[in-house]
Amino acid sequence: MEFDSRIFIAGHRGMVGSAVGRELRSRGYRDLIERTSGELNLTQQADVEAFFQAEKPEVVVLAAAKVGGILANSQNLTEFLYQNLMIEMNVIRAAATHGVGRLLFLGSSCIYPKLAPQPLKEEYLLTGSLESTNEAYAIAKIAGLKLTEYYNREHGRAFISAMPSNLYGPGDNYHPDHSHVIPGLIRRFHEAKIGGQSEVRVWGTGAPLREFLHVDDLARACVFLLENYNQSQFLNVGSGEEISIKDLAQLIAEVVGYQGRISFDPGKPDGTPRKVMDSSKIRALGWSPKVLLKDGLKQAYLDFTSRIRDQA
Ligand code: GFB
Repeated sequence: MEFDSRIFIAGHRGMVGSAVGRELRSRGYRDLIERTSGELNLTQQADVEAFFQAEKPEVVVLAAAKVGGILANSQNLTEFLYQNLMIEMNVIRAAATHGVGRLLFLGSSCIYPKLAPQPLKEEYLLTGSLESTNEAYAIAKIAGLKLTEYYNREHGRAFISAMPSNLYGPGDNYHPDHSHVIPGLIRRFHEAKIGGQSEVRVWGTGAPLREFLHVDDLARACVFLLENYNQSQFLNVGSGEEISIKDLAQLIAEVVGYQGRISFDPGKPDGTPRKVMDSSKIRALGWSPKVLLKDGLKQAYLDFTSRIRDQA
């Protein structure tokens, strides 16, 4: 990858795509191609083909996806499967047929079986049943990583895939119901603090364990892999920092400055009981995360408050 390579970031307005764009620019890459979903609908094959024909990108970062937290995933199985599959199939195929030299596909740690041994190693893929709340999303992500792998195997491409753990950071979606746990709780604790509420209810039992990675650490991993990694084997990208939802809720309450009671709502799904990845392969290559969870949460809270100020 050269500093003047034409790099298409699919999904550049999302949390991941925008972080990858910041990282590429800060490292001196200067020819980034970006399209909003209004300008280019990635679910439409003819539009994607015409775009690749006209723009001739040399490198593609596939960060575009329909994403959401546990409720959004479990209540929209059709759209999570359909939209993600269409985006992946169209972009990866167009990249392969229009001579793209490097492609990075971004997956998710939910590709692993619900009850796989922990920490999750890359080789545990397809060894058991998936977690039902995000089965549709996981199937789409598995299809995407397999398509990149098959293009390498059958057509000699140098496409790569990375599987990040649960992400958070600037540019997150703070919707009260559709978001992931960190932005969802930042919003709820903030509103409870401002509104003087004495109690906040956290979804599920609080027992599930999750590994969180700051999106800037993921972006550094993406650029590192594009510059240094050439193998078909997808790689886990995690922080190794694991925390229960109960402890996470307490930490977020502290960061936000909410002093009321925290209770749990077991009527809402817990999802997979534990999801921590073994990221030793990417670490052995030389990448490591830099942002500690507490520092990242403080930064995320600032991001949230600046957005609500901008909307006011
Ligand atoms: O972040 P989250 O939706 O990701 O939920 P998943 C993580 C845990 O936090 C679950 C609990 O046990 C939730 O029940 N939780 C507590 C909350 N309060 C809240 C809240 O206000 N909002 C949310 N969202 N959760 C997603 C998948 O699963 O992870 C996607 O559905 C994707 O496919 C993503 O892979 C990374 O780890 O459960």
